[in-house]
Amino acid sequence: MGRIDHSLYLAAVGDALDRYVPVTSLMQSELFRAMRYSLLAGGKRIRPVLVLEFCGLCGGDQEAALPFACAVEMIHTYSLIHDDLPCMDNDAMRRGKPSNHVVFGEAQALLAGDSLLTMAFETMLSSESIGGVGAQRAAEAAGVLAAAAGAYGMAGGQAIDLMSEGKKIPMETLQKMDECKTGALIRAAAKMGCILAGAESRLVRAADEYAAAVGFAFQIVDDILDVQGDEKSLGKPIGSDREKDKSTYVSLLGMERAGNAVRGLTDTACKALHAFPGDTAYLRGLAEELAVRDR
Ligand code: GRG
Repeated sequence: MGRIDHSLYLAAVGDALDRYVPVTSLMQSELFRAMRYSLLAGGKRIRPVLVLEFCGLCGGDQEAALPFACAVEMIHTYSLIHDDLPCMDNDAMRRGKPSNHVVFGEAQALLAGDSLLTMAFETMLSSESIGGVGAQRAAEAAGVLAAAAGAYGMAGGQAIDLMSEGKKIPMETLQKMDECKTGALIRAAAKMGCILAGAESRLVRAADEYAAAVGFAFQIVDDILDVQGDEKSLGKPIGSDREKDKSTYVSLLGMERAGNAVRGLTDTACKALHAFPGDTAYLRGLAEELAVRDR
């Protein structure tokens, strides 16, 4: 795989996920159906694309990085399935379709999330995946992803979110929550791409800086879209933050300052890319597109 454009990235990731979680005639075929339902429901694939692009930018083998890119998307999808459950956010729509538990029931949705989380590690640590990048890089990338998904990262962020429900929280708490809940996985994806390519630590740090800024902007845009987004493009109802009385960047900063923060963070992200000697136009474009996204 040479460095490729966005639609080819989407196709490569979609095809690989389709292979990793196949239609099956096994007795637990319903579980596979539930996993595929959310995994192949047309997410933006930002995280796997970051793995592949940073890997390519650092001169790595993108084909060999593909299982690791898919693993990040599996973990992201698991988090969305669990986040929608009645015991969490209780959301009935996701990616333009009824949420996983609405279609398959709570117990199956719980298992689909669990299985995607586990399959991420199974996928990264198969002998084929390890053979593609080498044991040291595979282990390092899997470790980065594990740390980002767990109690210090995404799951921890979700715990802060639950703790904050129905309360007015200060900016500091909101930022910490989002750094964990949303930022950690996005940062892990960018770093994994560099690690899989064997990049020097200076470049891993630059990728991390880019992703931290993009991740922060991403969350602010998420809050903006919950106020003024289009339900059809978003694939879910808007206004849920207000309904749940959640503190958001919009409620704490106001719409104008929230918009300015997104632009500032996008600039910061683009500046971090100066560390890379290669062509960073794609990653600059991605940061800029995410700042004005409508879904
Ligand atoms: C349940 C352990 C556990 C974690 C859930 C990430 C998360 C924690 C919940 C997601 C809730 C949410 C809507 C967060 C806001 C930012 C975010 C992660 C949005 C969804 O990501 P996108 O926009 O989704 O990349 P697509 O569907 O495009 O993949």
